Amino acid sequence: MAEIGEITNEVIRQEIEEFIERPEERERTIHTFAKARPQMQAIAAALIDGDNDTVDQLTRDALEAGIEALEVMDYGLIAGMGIVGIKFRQNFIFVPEVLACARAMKAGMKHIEPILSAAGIEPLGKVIMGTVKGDLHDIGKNLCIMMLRGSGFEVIDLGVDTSPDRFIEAVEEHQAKLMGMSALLTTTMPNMGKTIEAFIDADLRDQVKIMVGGAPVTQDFADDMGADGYGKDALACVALAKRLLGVEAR
Ligand code: B12
Repeated sequence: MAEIGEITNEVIRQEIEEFIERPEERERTIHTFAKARPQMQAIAAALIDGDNDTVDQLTRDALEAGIEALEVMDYGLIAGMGIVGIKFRQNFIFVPEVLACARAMKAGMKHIEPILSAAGIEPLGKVIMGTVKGDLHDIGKNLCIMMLRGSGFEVIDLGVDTSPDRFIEAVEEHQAKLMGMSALLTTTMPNMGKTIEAFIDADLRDQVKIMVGGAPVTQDFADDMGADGYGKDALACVALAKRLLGVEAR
């Protein structure tokens, strides 16, 4: 088990001491940051502070120093957002602060995206991606899109608050064989099932594979609503897309 003293960044140590109360979350967070390089810890600390200029600069510096884009994403940006999520849930911070952190996350992601999307190869297939109706969370969806593009998929991004009709329209227009839905709210998760029902009603369910994801979504929930697959993170999303489209791993 990693010890908090193994984390070199003082801000991150303080954040954990002060805000992460649940033992399993504390242990998981310490474990992640103990493995993270100091530069990654600094990115996470700036993200938690909602300081987009510093996240922007440090992300650029890390990539220029040859650190892998995936490492920056996992151990800097996503790890930082993990602490933000816990503070938000526990009412230590509120929507305006989370929005600032989300902006900082995007400032970092803007440098990661071109690297992950630079595959420059014949598309493996077309994927329609969107966050479901009523839901405005797009960070996770955008990470999945980056990873899909980086793995050679062509992705049509429908953005947030996507109605079932909009998903149907896009699948028909682009003749896509795969579609992914994201939901971050327990109140919007049922809209995934409603979208699948809309495909059934439109007699289009057999023409498209449907994958789902988002923090509150589980494999059981995906099975219950009749989705073809569930992925827990952006890497799983890519593996799932390849499996559902039956394409070779590249
Ligand atoms: C950032 C954030 C916001 C930002 C969103 C900014 C943006 N542009 O996205 C803002 C401030 C706008 C916001 C608003 C709200 N939020 Co909010 N938010 C968050 C927060 C802190 C982080 C979400 C995030 O980006 N995580 C990081 C990404 C990388 O993770 P991810 O989204 O899970 O995505 C990964 C996987 O799930 C997966 N994945 C995602 N999508 C897909 C799709 C497919 C197909 C696949 C295979 C995989 C996959 O891969 C991704 C990458 O690894 C979460 C806390 C949390 N722990 O999730 C709360 C959280 C989701 N929000 C919450 C709430 C309550 C709200 C509000 C209702 C608050 C309010 N009172 O207004 C509003 C709702 C607005 C709306 N209508 O959508 C609650 C939801 C509780 C619940 N039970 O439903 C949470 C859980 C916080 C909490 N209370 O604990 N939020």
